[in-house]
Amino acid sequence: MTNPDLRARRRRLGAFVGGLAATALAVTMALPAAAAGSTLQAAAGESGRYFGTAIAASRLSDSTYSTIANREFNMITAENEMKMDATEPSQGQFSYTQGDRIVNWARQNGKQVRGHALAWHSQQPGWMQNMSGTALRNAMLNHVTQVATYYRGKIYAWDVVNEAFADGSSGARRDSNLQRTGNDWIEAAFRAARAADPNAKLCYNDYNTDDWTHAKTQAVYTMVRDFKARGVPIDCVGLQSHFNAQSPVPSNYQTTLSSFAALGVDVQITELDIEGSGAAQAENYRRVVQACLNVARCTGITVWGVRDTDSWRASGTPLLFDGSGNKKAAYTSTLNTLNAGGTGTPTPTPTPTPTGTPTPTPTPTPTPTTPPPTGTCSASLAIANSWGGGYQATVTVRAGTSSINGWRVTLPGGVSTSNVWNGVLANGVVSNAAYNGSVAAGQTTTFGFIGNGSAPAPGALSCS
Ligand code: 9MR
Repeated sequence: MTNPDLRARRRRLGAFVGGLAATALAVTMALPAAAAGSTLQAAAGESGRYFGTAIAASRLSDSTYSTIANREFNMITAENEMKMDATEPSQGQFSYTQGDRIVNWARQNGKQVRGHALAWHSQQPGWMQNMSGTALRNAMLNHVTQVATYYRGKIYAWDVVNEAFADGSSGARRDSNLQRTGNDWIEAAFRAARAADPNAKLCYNDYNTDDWTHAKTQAVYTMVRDFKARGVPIDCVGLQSHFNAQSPVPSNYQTTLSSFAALGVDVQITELDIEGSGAAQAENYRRVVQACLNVARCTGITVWGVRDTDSWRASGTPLLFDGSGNKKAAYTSTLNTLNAGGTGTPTPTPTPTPTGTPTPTPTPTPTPTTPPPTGTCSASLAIANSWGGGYQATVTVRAGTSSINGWRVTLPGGVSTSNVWNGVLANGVVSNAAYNGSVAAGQTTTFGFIGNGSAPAPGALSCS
């Protein structure tokens, strides 16, 4: 080697070392703004997203399981405990013990909850499986209303309807007892859920809807577009995203996410698992996570279980932790991808309320205790749902030509209720809550209640 060669090498080496120092400095200086998250929830949180898992109540006593779940995830789905068979084992008899174990564990640990699932052809309680027609429709709506009301204020997003489309190339609805009650059963369920928990995001959730070219994906897309056009309350689409060799991560997955998002709904990856192992599995996880990060309205990712051995298809080792709780290559690739970020910046998701007593939803504007009502108002009652033995009513309060600062609505005689929201009931009169007394001229606010017995006639109520 000649001397000039050596000098050139030394110059290159010097430049390289100098470059390293500059890079190190840049990295050090960049750290406060973009510290790498060391857990999935922290890394997803850098872009305002959540990272969740499905939890089985029976496993919470396993400390390896609950330690990983608590450390890595900030969105919790009950794997089975909030399904129809679990929450209404006998008609009209609701059971929340198992669901509450999960919801309480999540909230005590500062996590949010995805509700799964209000209406589904599968995992129906025995009494419902053989029902049909109006009786089934009413039973389903009652179920949606009761469960969403019970968990009101504690649920980030509900899977209101799960898996209602057929597989294959038909693009049709799945045949089921619920579908046979009429094609509008899905929108009826969404309306009931909105009335019961106005602050939960309401999602349609399905599998095999990941490939943009598939008939099932297109059919769900067409339904969501129609719902948005007609004002049916829908806020999000859940892609379950169960992948394996027969159903691989499609190359157009990001197109599917962005196409749904373009309809004006959030997109959530709700039950992610990818069968496989090693580098190939890690690469598939990377692709899914990157697609979500590149779509602003892809607001979070949930994997369907903690360790491979917790999975509904354990033999496919589809999750991020092995049976001993060790991080797999798929974990590292997911974490690194989350930390590197993407091109879709979401609007921030609400921060979970850490621990303690649950405060039900609406953000009160601090208003002093109700002043004497001023101005004039009118009120009208509508029946959102009814079923054998009960109904759900919505009352709209409208300010007259001047603004009002407090209102009182007299319920129709004979109404029996103990469940009023967005209002305070005393002696048959509902007055405004602390946060919704002020209504500008010509504007409205609403309250609702669940009534016992038969529903009163809709129409005007006395308002002062
Ligand atoms: O993981 C769930 C498994 O424990 C249950 O036995 C099964 C019963 O239907 O449901 C599994 O979860 C499903 C989810 O609720 C909906 N999408 C498909 C999931 C995997 O089957």
